[in-house]
Amino acid sequence: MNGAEPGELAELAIAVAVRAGRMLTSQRPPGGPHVVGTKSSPTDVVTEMDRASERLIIDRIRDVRPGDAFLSEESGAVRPDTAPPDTVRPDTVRPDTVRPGAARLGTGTQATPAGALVRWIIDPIDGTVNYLYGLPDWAVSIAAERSGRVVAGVVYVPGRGELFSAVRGGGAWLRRESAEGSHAGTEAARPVHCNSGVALSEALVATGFGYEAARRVVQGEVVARLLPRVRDIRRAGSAAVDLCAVAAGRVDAFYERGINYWDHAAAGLIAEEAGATIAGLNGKVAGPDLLIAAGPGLFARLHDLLAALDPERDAPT
Ligand code: LIP
Repeated sequence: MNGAEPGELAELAIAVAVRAGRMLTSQRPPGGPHVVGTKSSPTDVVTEMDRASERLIIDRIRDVRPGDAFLSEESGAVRPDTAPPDTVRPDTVRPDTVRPGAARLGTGTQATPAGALVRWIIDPIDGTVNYLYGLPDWAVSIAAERSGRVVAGVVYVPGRGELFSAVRGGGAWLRRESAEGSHAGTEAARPVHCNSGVALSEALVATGFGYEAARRVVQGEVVARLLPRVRDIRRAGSAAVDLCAVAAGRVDAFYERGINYWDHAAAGLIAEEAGATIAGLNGKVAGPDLLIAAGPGLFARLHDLLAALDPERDAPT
């Protein structure tokens, strides 16, 4: 494969995500994975399986596309295998404001290295704590950026036998594994669409919380003020699964402060292609300050309610 056609990138991402997901499922130690490190707090864990999944994904993609670059949760920015050492360009700055109705996704801070047209954005396990505890809502998330813009996204949720995918401009799709659980037995892909025209008071809203206590205090205050204004709240523990739930109409909206680019790069495209609007507050691009995803009509109402609750008042991490 030498092209960078979004459809080709999506098919490679699907094959690799399924391979990683099946490894994570079949090789998960019976007593649970070993925690091999922590990041932002003692509860922000890395397991041996996060690293194994990341290695598998990067190696398998490199086998096919050695000139591509990577941004992955556990390794950060990874240069192309074949590029000379000085190919990493200084950071480029994307437009940092979009009107609330637009749907644009933030990019990572590192630019795509000059020698690489394509950069892969990887979360080897999104929902690591769920994976650690044996809960089903965790995902392998792989997005492909071409010239700095996400053009293909894949989220594989092995615990539910579901594979979400999207190519920019090509809609959002869901494949379900058959009862036998084999990818070969996967049902035909079907299109998914977000809910539209949902009143705020009837909205089922997914959200998540950070790992640091000081941030969680503010997040708790915000959700306490939001709760009486909506139908109910759901907290799955994986932004990628939550955004795919928006795409499939299983929840009406999702918001969270503090998620990383690799958490939402793939699922954000899937939700966008399913008809949702994704952005931050007051025209900002969705990113670590805040990400809001909702269908037509609901986005503006949820945005305005959140804006009034000042969800970004805690210190940025
Ligand atoms: C997770 C996010 C989720 C958030 C969790 C955690 P991780 O990512 O996907 O939205 O609420 O606290 O950050 O750490 O499992 O890759």
